[in-house]
Amino acid sequence: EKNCRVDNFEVMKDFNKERYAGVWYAVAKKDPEGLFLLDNIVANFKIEDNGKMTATAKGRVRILDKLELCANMVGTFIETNDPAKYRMKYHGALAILERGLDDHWVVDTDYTTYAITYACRRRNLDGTCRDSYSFVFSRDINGLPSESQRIVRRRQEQLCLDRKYRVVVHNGYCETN
Ligand code: DAO
Repeated sequence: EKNCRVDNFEVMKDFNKERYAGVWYAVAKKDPEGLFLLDNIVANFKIEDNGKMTATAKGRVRILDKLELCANMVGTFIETNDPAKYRMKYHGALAILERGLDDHWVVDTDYTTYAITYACRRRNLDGTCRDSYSFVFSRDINGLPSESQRIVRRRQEQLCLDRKYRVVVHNGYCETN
């Protein structure tokens, strides 16, 4: 019997942020309500001198319901009791961009090939998620090898999000815009 309660979801064991640092390309995404990041999403995670994880992310976004542009986003990660479960405070380089505080859970990663993250923004009374988003990240802009795809697909099912993802395109749009 499948358990879709958010508190039941397993995340990465013994998460190592130093190994997670560096560039990740989003290759698939499950969108939240009122999606923001569209495609060409590249995140660069860093460990600061004080040990805190931060990230910058670039991507094509949709704002004001129809305007599309490339945005530079900045995130800082607040640690919790579980090393794989962060609170992510984020904002854009421009004030018109989105800002907020979301969960950022690293559900699984092998550090060198793939990662899958999860954020639930709103829960139902039964503990399942009402509004979530999730990224599938790859170290390689061209996507994941099939062994990693198999692992990721299993994780997507465990998050009760199977078939809810779309492919994130990388066509160089944000290198020129
Ligand atoms: O795309 O609709 C959405 C939700 C994502 C919002 C978070 C954007 C900020 C990212 C900064 C850190 C990179 C992981």
